[in-house]
Amino acid sequence: MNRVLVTGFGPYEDEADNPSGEIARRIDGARIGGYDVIGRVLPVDTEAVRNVLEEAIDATRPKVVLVTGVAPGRAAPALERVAVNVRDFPIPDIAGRTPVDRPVVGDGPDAYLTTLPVKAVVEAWRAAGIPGYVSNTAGTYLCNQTFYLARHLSDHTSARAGMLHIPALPTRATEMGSPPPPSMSLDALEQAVRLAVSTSVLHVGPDLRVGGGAIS
Ligand code: PCA
Repeated sequence: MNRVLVTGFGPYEDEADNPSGEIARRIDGARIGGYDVIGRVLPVDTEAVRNVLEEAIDATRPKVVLVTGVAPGRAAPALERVAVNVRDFPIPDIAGRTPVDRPVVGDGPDAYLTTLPVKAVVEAWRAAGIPGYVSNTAGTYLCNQTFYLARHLSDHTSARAGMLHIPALPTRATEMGSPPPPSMSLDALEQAVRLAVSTSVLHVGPDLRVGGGAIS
């Protein structure tokens, strides 16, 4: 079966309505580019996230894993290029944990590059009138951790894995001071996620390591 796993996150800190989780719920059950999409909402919990992600991957055996999360302040959707083996949290997770300079996986490589076709996705966004870019840091919080885990868990499989950060919703941006940070509507963000999926499935195949591999 040809399946794509798209994850978003639930609430954390000031992000009560996390648009990444809402989009994962919206596209669960969709069919994109001949692939069945499974959408799952992950907890912003540094201890629980690995099991929840691993169970979702085991249950769905996806060809593509796309981790998404919100990054308030970013101007546009961003495909992340690299996941680092570092948890250095700027804010606590939902259980109040704030790891400092801890690895994601104790004996894991220092970093993984994405195996998603990030430049092709940005090009697809551009063609659809959606601004977007390739980012060179996913930070050191839950999104980086989950991106790292998605790559680690699919490293010796044929699955491609990567991470997409999305900007805040307009409702959230209005709360965030003056001038407010950039924002995009939920519909536009969902379209960006759908295009990331439809472009990524075109690149499923044996040339997995093009644009990706472990650095250590
Ligand atoms: N964004 C956070 C974690 C959960 C989310 O949606 C991040 O960028 O790490």
